[in-house]
Amino acid sequence: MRAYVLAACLAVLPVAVAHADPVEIVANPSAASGSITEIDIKDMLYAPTTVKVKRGTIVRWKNIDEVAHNVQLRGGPAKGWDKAQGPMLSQNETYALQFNDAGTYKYICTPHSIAMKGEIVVE
Ligand SMILES: [Cu+2]
Repeated sequence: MRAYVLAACLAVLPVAVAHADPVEIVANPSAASGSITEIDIKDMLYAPTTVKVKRGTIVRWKNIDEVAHNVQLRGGPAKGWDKAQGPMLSQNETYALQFNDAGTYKYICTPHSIAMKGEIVVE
């Protein structure tokens, strides 16, 4: 029975591997074009905290604060994504992700996770 379950899991695996990442990092965020939703990082908050976007939308964060911040996706469709933790952004630096799969993506700022939380709802 156990061998049968394992075989069934392996048979499903190629489909999962072929599926594109639910999220992609935009290589040059300041030059990104297309459908873009902007989020400011200021006063130790993401503004707006929650955004609702369509699949394929690019979300671009800009750090206004003098303190460095980042964006780390937690769970949801991005669960297990090996690039979920974004780089620390200095003042006026930007970071952008394209959201390909529907779902609710929660995120935090790694060093300020208690205060800084946000949510991207992709329809
Ligand atoms: Cu922060």
